[in-house]
Amino acid sequence: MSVMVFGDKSLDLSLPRVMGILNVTPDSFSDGGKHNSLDSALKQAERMIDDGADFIDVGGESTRPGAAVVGEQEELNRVLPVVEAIKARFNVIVSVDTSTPSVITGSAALGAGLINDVRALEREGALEAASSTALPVCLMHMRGTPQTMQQSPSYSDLVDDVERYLITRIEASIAAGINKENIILDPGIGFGKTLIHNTTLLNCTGRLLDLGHEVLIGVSRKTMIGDILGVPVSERLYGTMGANASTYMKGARIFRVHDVKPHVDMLKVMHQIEESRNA
Ligand code: 7PJ
Repeated sequence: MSVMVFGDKSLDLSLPRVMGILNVTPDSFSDGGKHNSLDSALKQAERMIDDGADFIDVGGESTRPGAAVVGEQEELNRVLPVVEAIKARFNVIVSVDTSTPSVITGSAALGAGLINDVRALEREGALEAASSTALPVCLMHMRGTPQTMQQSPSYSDLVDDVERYLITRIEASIAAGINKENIILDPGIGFGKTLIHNTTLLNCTGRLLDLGHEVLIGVSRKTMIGDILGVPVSERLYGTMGANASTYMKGARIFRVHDVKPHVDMLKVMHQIEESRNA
């Protein structure tokens, strides 16, 4: 059993877990910022929790390619009230999608259970902030910055490069006092990657698992799905489920998605089949 403690909740990660995405930005690409008032954010969170989400991932910075940079105070204003309100009402793990030290410590003080950083705690002060919370962290690989990352990304050896980067960040995290057992890894689908980079990394999920950490996958509605299927954001659910099912079979255990119910049902059935023994 691989039990991980996320603040006030423990989760057995031998089972697949679903993380529902809650964007609290005015420019989120797939919900158009519909959830940037507290009330609608809470409604969205409640629905995802009813649908079986184990985590609600609250993000106040859009990191889609070319997105505007958000200031620290603005990010605090977007994220903290939502973290606080969710923890006051629901029994769920709140994950914060942030790179900002004050958002990390502020969210932890309000009951957040996971620090999810697309910059793998590279921002100044982030390692120390995350370490001070004693919470688990998700370290994601990105090449470049959200503003520039999709400008002809290239690698000398893709999987080696991603693996080496994550090892460097694991070592930096441990040196800052973060427990090895509290580190989750993420290949960073769409963050400085072409279609072939993305599919290769998903196919090589086992390489990240070999580093001895749980793996989180965030592929929901992304360009990668659109590139394969030639469909807009609104029609990427089935493709997203295909990508997530594929990485579940390779050992990924946390799935960051917009569409919680379809993934909860899919993963429940997949898990039960995988668990079955000769009757
Ligand atoms: C990811 C994320 C991801 C993790 C975003 C989007 C862009 N966090 N935050 N992994 N993506 N850990 O959802 O399209 O892939 S924001």
